[in-house]
Amino acid sequence: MEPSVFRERRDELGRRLGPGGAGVFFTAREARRNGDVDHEFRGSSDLVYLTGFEEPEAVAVVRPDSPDQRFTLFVRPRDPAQETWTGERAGVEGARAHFGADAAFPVADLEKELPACLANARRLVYAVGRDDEADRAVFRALAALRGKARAGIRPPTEIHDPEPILHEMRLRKRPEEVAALRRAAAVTAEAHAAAMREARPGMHEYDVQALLELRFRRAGSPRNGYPSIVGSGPNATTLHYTANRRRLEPGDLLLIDAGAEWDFYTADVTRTFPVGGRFTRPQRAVYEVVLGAQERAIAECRAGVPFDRVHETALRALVEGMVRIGLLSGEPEAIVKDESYKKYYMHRTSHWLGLDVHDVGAYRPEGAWRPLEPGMVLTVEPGIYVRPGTEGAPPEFEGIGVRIEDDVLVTGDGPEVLTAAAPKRIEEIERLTAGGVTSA
Ligand SMILES: [Mn+2]
Repeated sequence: MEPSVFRERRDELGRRLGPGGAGVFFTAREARRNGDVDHEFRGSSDLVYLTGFEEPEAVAVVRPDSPDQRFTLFVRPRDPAQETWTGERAGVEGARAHFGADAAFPVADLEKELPACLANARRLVYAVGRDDEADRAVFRALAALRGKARAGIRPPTEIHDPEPILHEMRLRKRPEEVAALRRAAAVTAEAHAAAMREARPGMHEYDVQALLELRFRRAGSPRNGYPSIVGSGPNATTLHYTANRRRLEPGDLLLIDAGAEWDFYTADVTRTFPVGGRFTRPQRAVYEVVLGAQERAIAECRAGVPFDRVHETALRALVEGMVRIGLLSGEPEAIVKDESYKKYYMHRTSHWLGLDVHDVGAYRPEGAWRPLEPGMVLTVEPGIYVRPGTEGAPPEFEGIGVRIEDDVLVTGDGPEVLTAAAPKRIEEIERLTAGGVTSA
């Protein structure tokens, strides 16, 4: 994205903060995987949103109404020896030349320089309590400023969580963000369709994961937005199953929950399909209930509708359907009330989507569920999970897990399903999966 995009976002943050506004944003900490190997690094979304800067160890300070230092970046300095090992760095020169920083310092100078960056600010946006070392650095800067009271210098008098200010901005997607989400959605949808075509009994879940993620990469997505869930047979009933190492058996359903990142924005898509064949009768019965619930819930994703109505709509349809096919018995209304559906549907239906897969933005900002607005993006992902051994579960349904998840942009004209290209109608799916075994 263009540097001007990030400057506009910092300016908007400044307008929301008012005179004397300031913000300090630390990127994510590099995390040890094992031995001396780190996990793949991915910068924190708040910092990336405001700066576009992707490197580890970065700290951004914004003072939108400062005359000469509106944007300061602390970065890893250029270091040819280190860069030989871990790659090129922007350095302090690059932070100014390519990222629009008015001032840039080596991150080792943070303690020395941060007090001056925050001097006489009134309102400071900073996520207290997320990271001990970051907290120490900010608190030391505040303490240093308190020591200068007699020189007429003072620390910020208010510290605000990013949620009601910055995260309100991130919740409403601008055109360039919607464009990135569309690309992420397109890449992801195509890969899910390919997985339906290519999964076969005898493959392992990680095989299918590899071919799915190969499609992401080939289409230009450098990484996933979250670890892929590829759960076959009974593994589909484990909500966050990521071991992905079971062998696919004839007659299995395969649940894949995976999304590609594009320009740091992620899709979040789940599809469930029969491996190399057709749905069995009980699989089809469960699938039709979930699909019907999802379609009804998507239709509620309109401006002005309270966020929780999407969930309530899906839940109501799921419960009615589970009664109809014999998974539950009783009055749907009573089942919703006594929550006995929770043994088969234990999660909620939607979350915001954006730079983070579970994106920021308050769901009940003033104690009431937020009405949807154009520019908000949410998932709709009902499911039914009949874990083996669930008490009272009819045996023909045991081990069946189905989730169907799409990404929905709220527009002035109703819901737009960004991920509609990923097949989900039974006939469409079976056209891709058939050709392998046919299950009874
Ligand atoms: Mn999701």
